[in-house]
Formats: sequence, structure tokens, C-alpha cells
Amino acid sequence: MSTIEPNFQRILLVDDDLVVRARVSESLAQEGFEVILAKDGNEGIMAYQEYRPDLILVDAVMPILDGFEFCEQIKQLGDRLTPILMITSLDDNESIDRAFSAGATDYISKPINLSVVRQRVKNLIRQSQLIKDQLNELQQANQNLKLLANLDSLTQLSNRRGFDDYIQKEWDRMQRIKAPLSLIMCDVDFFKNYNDRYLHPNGDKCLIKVAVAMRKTVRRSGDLVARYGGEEFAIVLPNTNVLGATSVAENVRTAIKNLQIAHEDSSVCPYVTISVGVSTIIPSQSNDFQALIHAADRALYQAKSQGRDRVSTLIV
Ligand code: GH3
Ligand code: MG
Ligand code: MG
Repeated sequence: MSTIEPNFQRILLVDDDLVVRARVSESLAQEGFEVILAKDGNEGIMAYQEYRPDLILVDAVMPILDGFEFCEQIKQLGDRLTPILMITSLDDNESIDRAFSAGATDYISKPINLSVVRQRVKNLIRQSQLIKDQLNELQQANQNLKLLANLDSLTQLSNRRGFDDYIQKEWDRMQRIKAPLSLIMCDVDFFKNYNDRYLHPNGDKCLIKVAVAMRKTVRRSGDLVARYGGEEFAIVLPNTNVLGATSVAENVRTAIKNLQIAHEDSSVCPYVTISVGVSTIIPSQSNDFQALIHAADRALYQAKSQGRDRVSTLIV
């Protein structure tokens, strides 16, 4: 009948009564649970922190730290999930109310009926396992959403948001290790003409091919190729000096040209080409990554105005 795997479940039993501890723990151990014992609230808190149980059984009335205060402390430690089963005296309505308001999940009354304990424990563990599974699924879904939110749907590259997150992170990291951070900005030449001649859906296909070629060319782990917007791409190269970055930029420019995507309305080449701006900086506190973007943009503008299909470099 039972769907839970008792062997993997750990129960913390906090009770000052030696007889209760012995009877309950023996009964739960027979069900396959691992039982951790504590004889007062303080010991219970320490055992909780050490063993992280799947369920807590706690007596309401104990010396030093009672069951109600124990519950409150567990909640203060940030645990909202572990079920707490409080042991109260029979027909003590006030204790039952206090147990719930202190954060207990359920209660059982003394004198303890062992089969009631076993059933309640199994039910609560099953419920909490379901909640944990659902939380895990939610966390996974959230993570996937976050990844999607940083991804450009056309090219599957990082989008502007992913780029911003990444360059900020690498800016901070390079500042700490005092290493250069390089940025390459690429822009497809005469792309408006391309769309006009070959139509927008083919423009999209062209951008996908460009993106794939860039990703194939920029292979070092830590490098990030992003779609900066429209027909502009950005490549972040951490720990890369200006010589290295310029050589990557040249490789990318050549790779795109070598795709030989026909572009009859380009005045620089019969194929699709890109213009590329490169900039390198050793991050410091006196400026931020916008300075690097600005410099790479200026270099790109230079490459355009000097005739396109070329790389231009600017050191900040
Ligand atoms: P330049 O050589 O100076 O860069 O000229 P250009 O025509 O490439 O520059 P401009 O900025 O005038 O035009 C960019 C074009 O890119 C215009 C826009 O329609 C096109 N574009 C931007 N995003 C997309 C997209 O997602 N798909 C397609 N097919 N075209 C896009
Ligand atoms: Mg542009
Ligand atoms: Mg362009």
C-alpha cells in the first residue's frame, strides 16, 4: 500500500519522556524510518540542524525549551516545509490551538496510540514529499524560463538581456583579477538592401547562418556570442588582450564571408559581409562596461566608414 520509501526518511523525535522515546522510536524504526532522538527542545534544535529530518515529532510540554517554542525556532530558521507533528495532552484544546499557531502541521494526543502515530507520520511524509516534488518542478520550470528569457528566439544566441548580465559579470570578474576584457561588435553590411532584395524571411535565414558561423568560430569557453539587436552581434571575450580579440574578430569576419551568401545589392562584395569593431579594456572602478560598449561601437563605426567588410580596433 505504502508508496513512500521509509528507508530514506529520517524522523526527529523530541520528547523528555524516556518511555515515549523508546516506544515511539521502536515502532517507527520497525517501519523502516531512521529515528533521531532528542530529550528537550534545545537538543532538538541542534539535532535538527545536524540531521535535517524529513519530519519532526515533538512533545508540547518539556523543560527548558517546550514544543511550542521549538516550533517557532524551526520556523525562524526558515523551514516552512518540514512537517511537525506535536504531541499534546488529551482534550487540551488550548494546547492544540497553540500548537497550530506555533507552526505545527498536525497533532496527536497522549496517551500515545502507536498505530495512530505511524499512520499520521506516513501521511505527513507523503504529503510533504508531494510538496517537495512540486517545488522542484517549479524551480526547474523557473530555471528554464530564465534561460529562455535570456535567449534570442531567432538565432538561439544570448539576447541583449543575456549579454548585459554576462558582460557585467565578466566586467566584475576581470576587475578582480586585473585582466583585460575584450568586446567585438559586428554589423551586417547593407542588410537593409538584403531584406529589400531577398525579402524579410530570407533576411532571417541569413541572420541564423551568420549566428551559427559566429558560434562555430568563437569556441573558447567563457566567450559569449550574443545578438545585440537587429543585425548586430556582440562577442564578449574575457581575459583576452587586444591582439587576441582582433584576431578573433578577423576570423569571424572571414568565416561570414566564407559562407558565400549571395548579396547582389552590397557595394563591397558579392557575398554577405560584416563590419567589425573591437575594443579592449582592463576594467577598473572608475568606469563601467558601457565604456567598453561605447568604444567597440566607435570602432565599428570606423570600420563602416572606412569601407565596410573590415575590422577596426580601439584601445580604451
Ligand atoms: P550598414 O552597412 O551601414 O550596416 O547598412 P544596413 O543596411 O545594414 O544598416 P541599417 O541599420 O540601415 O539596416 C539594418 C537592417 O537590418 C534594417 C532591418 O530591416 C534589418 N533587420 C534588423 N533586424 C532584422 C531581423 O530580425 N530580420 C531581418 N530579416 N532583418 C532585420
Ligand atoms: Mg545596424
Ligand atoms: Mg548593417
